[in-house]
Amino acid sequence: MIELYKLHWSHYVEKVRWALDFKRLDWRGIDIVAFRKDEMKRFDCAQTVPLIHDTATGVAISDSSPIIRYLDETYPQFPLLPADPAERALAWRWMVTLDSTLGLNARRLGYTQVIMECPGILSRLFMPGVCGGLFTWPVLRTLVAPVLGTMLALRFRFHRNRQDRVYEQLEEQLLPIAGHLDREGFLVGHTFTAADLTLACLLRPLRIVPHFADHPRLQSLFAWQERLFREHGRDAAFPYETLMAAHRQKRGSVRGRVSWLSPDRAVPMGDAQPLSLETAGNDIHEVSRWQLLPALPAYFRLRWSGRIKRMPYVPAAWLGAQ
Ligand SMILES: N[C@@H](CCC(=O)N[C@@H](CS)C(=O)NCC(=O)O)C(=O)O
Repeated sequence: MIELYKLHWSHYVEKVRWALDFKRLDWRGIDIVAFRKDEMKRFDCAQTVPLIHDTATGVAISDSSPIIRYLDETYPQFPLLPADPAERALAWRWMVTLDSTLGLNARRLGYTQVIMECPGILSRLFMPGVCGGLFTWPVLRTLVAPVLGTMLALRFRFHRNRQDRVYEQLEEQLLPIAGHLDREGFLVGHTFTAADLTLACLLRPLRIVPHFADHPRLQSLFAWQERLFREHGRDAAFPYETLMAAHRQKRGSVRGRVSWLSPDRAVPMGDAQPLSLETAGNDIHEVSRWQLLPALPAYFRLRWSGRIKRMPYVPAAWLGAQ
């Protein structure tokens, strides 16, 4: 039995859930409280989720790609990594490249989008069980949102999205990948591997970011993701996607146009190649409670500044695409 320590909406956790299901392994999920993570302190590995504990071997391991490699090596049925050494190395480099780039940037922009449009969602993600769900009630979730939003903004640097060129970097990475998948169908070789699984999962937060979800040259990429979700029986939508869609439907508009990017600018097009990485990087910054008050203005600028402009809400064309 594999125990999976998780936050249910994390795109890194979904990688491991999908791998466990794909390999038809017996597993059970253990939801952690994000602020304390007491449930996993007994394990001597990095305290991020996903983290698995294999009760058959006693191994505890965190970091989604090493977890998938461990599962594939320990339980070889329904392999996710190619047998051919060159393809296997390529799949691995794609996995850790996507973990260290797309996964982090998509998380940044996904949360930023929630803060800009409907920050009340944050307490429903992070505090459903705290004080019997008190902070998910309508008035309280509005009051608690600036605190959660500021904490997350400091932890993941949302207030620096523009300086760090997060939108631009993602676009430069995803356009060649979309072109490659249009031609080849898979990232590595001619069959589904852990590299495709990683890409499909880590794209998830961008489904609520209109700059990407509505991008004319990325429609085939999201349709590819939709197709994989359907073929592999993955969730059609995560709770934050459903909550955002309901909010947008009601309001009739979205924060979508990134004002500092001209629609007809040229995007530098590299090859769809992974970086030469062997392990994944992360961008979590420790935050102390003393930093919160001085950082509140940054949260409010993120929430209210008009640099990402409103536009009419139209559900993405690839939603439910066959
Ligand atoms: N490279 C890691 C990234 C894992 C990660 O950053 N997980 C986040 C959730 S999406 C986490 O554990 N956050 C806990 C925290 O911020 O303290 C992986 O692939 O598993």
